[in-house]
Amino acid sequence: MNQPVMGGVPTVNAPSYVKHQKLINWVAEVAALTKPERIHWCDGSQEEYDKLCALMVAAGTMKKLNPAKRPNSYLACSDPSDVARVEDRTFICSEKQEDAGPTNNWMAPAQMRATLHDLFDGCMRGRTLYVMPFSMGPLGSPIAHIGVELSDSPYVAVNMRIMTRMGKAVYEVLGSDGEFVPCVHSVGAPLAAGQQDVAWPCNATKYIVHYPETREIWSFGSGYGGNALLGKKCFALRIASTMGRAQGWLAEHMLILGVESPQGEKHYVAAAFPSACGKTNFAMLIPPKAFEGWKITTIGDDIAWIKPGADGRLYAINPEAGYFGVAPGTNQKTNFNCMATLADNTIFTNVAMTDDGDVWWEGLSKEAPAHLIDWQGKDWTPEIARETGRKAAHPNARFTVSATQNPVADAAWNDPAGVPISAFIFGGRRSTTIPLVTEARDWVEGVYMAATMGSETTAAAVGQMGVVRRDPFAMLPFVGYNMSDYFQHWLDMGEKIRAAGAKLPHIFCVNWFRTGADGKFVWPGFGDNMRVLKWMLDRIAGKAGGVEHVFGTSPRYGDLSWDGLEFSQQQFEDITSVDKSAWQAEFGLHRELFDKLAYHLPQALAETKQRLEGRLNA
Ligand code: SAT
Ligand code: MN
Repeated sequence: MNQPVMGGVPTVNAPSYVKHQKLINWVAEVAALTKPERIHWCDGSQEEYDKLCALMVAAGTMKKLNPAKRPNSYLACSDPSDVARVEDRTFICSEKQEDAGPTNNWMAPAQMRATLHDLFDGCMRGRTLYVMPFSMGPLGSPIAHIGVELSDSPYVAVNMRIMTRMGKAVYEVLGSDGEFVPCVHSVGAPLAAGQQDVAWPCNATKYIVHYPETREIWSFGSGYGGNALLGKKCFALRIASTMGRAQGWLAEHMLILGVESPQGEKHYVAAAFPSACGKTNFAMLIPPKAFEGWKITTIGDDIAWIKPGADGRLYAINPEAGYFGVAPGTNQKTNFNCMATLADNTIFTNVAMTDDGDVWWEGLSKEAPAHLIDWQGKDWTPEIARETGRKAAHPNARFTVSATQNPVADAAWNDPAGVPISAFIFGGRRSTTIPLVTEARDWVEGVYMAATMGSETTAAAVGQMGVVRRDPFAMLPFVGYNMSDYFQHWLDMGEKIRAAGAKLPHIFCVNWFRTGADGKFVWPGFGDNMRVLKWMLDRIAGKAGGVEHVFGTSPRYGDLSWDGLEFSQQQFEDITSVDKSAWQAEFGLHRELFDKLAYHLPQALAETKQRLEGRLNA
């Protein structure tokens, strides 16, 4: 690990198995700028992972959990100022501002490069620069792409090993001149000689920067989640969406699940929901008892890369290798499979620790333990919580765990060919207005539904919680180019599939989150979402009825199976009714969105709006 320091910059000393001179030169260049004390080329091995974890335990960044309770698992607690994605510090630096569009922060690349040059100059002093080669998607898959992240955070290194295929084998795919997306990350906390490090180094100044034209990522100042694990939102969504547009495929904020009937008929569906709206739970759903024989299996829980196959259909892979899921609310009832996944080999971030060295978070058990150390390292008791409202776990506390630990991982989750997609589902978190489920009458109407989707904000991003904002395709923070051009790309993809004579996936819009007069969710959600999923499959098979309304087709009470659930017709009305005045207001919000996106807004969407509004007012 220790290379001699020459003139303040360590020699690069690439291992002999790295044959890619351009990559070696780039590492040397970044090291010359950032001036780390040493360079470590990650091989992705278990030994390396264990060593880095031990190093972080010694540094106070992580605690080792009780091996009898939670084998090979750790708890990391971040600085209280560094707990979620920072959307207002995230930039798409295309040459032209209109190519970033009105929904992205933009700065001219030259200006941003100058700003970042100053910030990165010497920013890794006293630290180790980790070189992490990774594949998004199964190694060598025609749908996969390669990245290399340089980071001064060992926390990032161990998380990247779980979340991506990270390590030595990537160099074999890369060869001497393979393409990769360069990703540079620093916590932005250089150490002076002899300076004691803190447990979670970070910087008040943060920049999460993407150069879509040159396909580069630079991230400064945060060590948390999507700000720092650059394979995830930065590469697999923001940069990949621009690649997909140029190359004719889709990079989406979607889970992928398999659903198999008792008769053995199997479909795969991809579902987009904003961050922290239950994608992981949906992807691991256990059908209710009355659905004996139905099986749900997971391909992915957050991101889908989707390309047309030789037969014209859309095939999807999960570019990730692990789950970075929200811990609070997860328990044996809401997500039994996830709890099994987390039994060992897990990194927890910002949850609380029990007195016997295990983890706890709000919602894990009905009753909280009598005493905990909360995510900020303070004593916590139920009494303290009652008096102060202080949470034991941060609402955006996360677990990082390998997909291989999921007991319901789909047999094809690692298949380089991907799986064919039968339906797209779009869902927001809306306490009013949007029905439980609606099917679009055609592709364009489906694109309209997804484009105008709204959702109440969650703790996954820094900012006010619970305010409704438009979140087209659940991609508002993740599209790497102009949102209107993205809509057009979706319309074009539909045209292409149709032209190839292949079957278009059906498009559905769901809302699990409508509340009653008491402010509580009316729909039980979780496993009972199977009832909605089954209606969708029956629609695809042409077997299920529904009622057409302004916005599409929804099931009538009798079109869903209620076996084993007490759910009255009135309750069903409460979550499926289409209220005229609420929808008039909703269309007002669509208009605001379309006004904002007027540049390059597809004509087909403006026309769809007119048609739907006409129906509403007729
Ligand atoms: O922090 S992440 O961006 O990885 C999680 C999320 O917001 O979905
Ligand atoms: Mn996400």
